[in-house]
Amino acid sequence: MTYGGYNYLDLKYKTKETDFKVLIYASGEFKLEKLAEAIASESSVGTWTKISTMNKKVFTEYKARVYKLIKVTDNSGFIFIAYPYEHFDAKNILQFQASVMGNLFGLKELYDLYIMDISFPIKYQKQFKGPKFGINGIRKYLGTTKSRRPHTGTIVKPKVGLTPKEFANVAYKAWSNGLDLVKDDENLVDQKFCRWKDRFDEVMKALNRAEKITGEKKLYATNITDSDIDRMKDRVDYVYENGGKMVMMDVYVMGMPALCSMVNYVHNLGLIIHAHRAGYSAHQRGNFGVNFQVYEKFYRMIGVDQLHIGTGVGKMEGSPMLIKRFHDVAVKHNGKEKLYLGSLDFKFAKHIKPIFPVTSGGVNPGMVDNLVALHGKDIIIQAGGGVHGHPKGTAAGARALRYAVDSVNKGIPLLKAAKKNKDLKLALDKFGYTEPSGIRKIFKFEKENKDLLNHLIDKDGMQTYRMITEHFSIG
Ligand code: CAP
Ligand code: MG
Repeated sequence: MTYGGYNYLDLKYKTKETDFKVLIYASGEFKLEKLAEAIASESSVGTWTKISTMNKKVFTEYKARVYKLIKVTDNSGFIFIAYPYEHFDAKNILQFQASVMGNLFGLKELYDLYIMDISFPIKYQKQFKGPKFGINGIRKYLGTTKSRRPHTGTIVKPKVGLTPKEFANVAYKAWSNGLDLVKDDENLVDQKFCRWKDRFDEVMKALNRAEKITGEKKLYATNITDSDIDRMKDRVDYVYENGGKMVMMDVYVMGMPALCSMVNYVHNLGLIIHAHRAGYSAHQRGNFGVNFQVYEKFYRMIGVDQLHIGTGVGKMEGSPMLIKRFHDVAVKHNGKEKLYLGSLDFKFAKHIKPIFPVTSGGVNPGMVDNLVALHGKDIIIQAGGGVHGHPKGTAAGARALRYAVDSVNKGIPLLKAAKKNKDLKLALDKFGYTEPSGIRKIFKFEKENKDLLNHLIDKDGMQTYRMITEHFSIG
């Protein structure tokens, strides 16, 4: 079978260490082999017809090769494609995206095209620096290297609308009552009612006061996201010159070029980067898309220090199994993980540190032992509504969240802890409590049934994959 007159199927091909590997689920009008040929062709050297300008060198050295197919039906299945190292620019993620995440989405014979995972060769990763701080750097700054407790944070709510003074007042209550991190929301930057600089100044005063009364270091993630890079740089300079330690960026909507240049700029000044992923789900959900783990790999290579990865139990999409995988991509990947559920064999280069993952979105203190069961302790537990929606307000909400984290960190179950703490009890009364045993059951099930789950996904395709990654739960 050929596409555009050339053959890209090479099922005997043994991938090389320097190859880029891509795992795609596709379905469409033609047989899977032909769909795979079309995808490989369009994303590498081919076009719809034979061309007089093609030569042997181009075809053998730069084309993509389909090296494995798992058929679900005649017209659908999983496609494994290898791209030669030479196909891609150095230091240019956009050229990679335009090839592998580009035209193929528009091919009209496709009904589904979902990029499940991409494996980047170590040689390619060497051009990136990775996180400057990551988990250990941030722990060192906040003084949690010994306790290894989860960090706590809040997003000031309402998302937008408060004045700088009102905003700083909320921030002060959160910090002085135990939280480590206060952040702007993804859609708050420099609106008229809350100018960025005025807010930053007010919040830094609150931060300094809170550090003094608690004796703890505190972090403020100020949202500098802007379509004008110079404006972002001006903000970073201001943060640096005025005692800030962290900036936040909406990494998905700002795009790769802005992100790459800002990461360098921010890290050169010794500041930490908090990455919000607003918008990623437009890609992650649906028939034509890219799984977030692909972006996560980019973000870890480029070097953000903290990154939102979802909760598995809160208001945002993603089953515990999927979120656990995102956690692994943020903190692990030394090549020893057991592969399953649409992931490829992959290793991070040694110099690329782990990202400190953030669990956020519908979180409240009643979920803390669940979240620790899912993520372990290397996690930033962040709650907006779950802090400011406490029946006694932000201060009590902050105390409840911090008490919950400290208790779970010491191995005290939440329900027991709540007997000794009024704030936590009130939070549980309002938000409820979900036992961590559900999460533990899921992971036990997953561990014992990985081969079966893989088999079911290979057999049924996207439907089962979606069920497991979006809706999986056990009684
Ligand atoms: C959470 C949040 C975060 C989401 C983003 C919000 O607020 O501030 O932006 O967590 O999702 O605007 O929804 P609440 P994710 O705590 O009040 O829900 O972390 O999945 O990227
Ligand atoms: Mg938000």
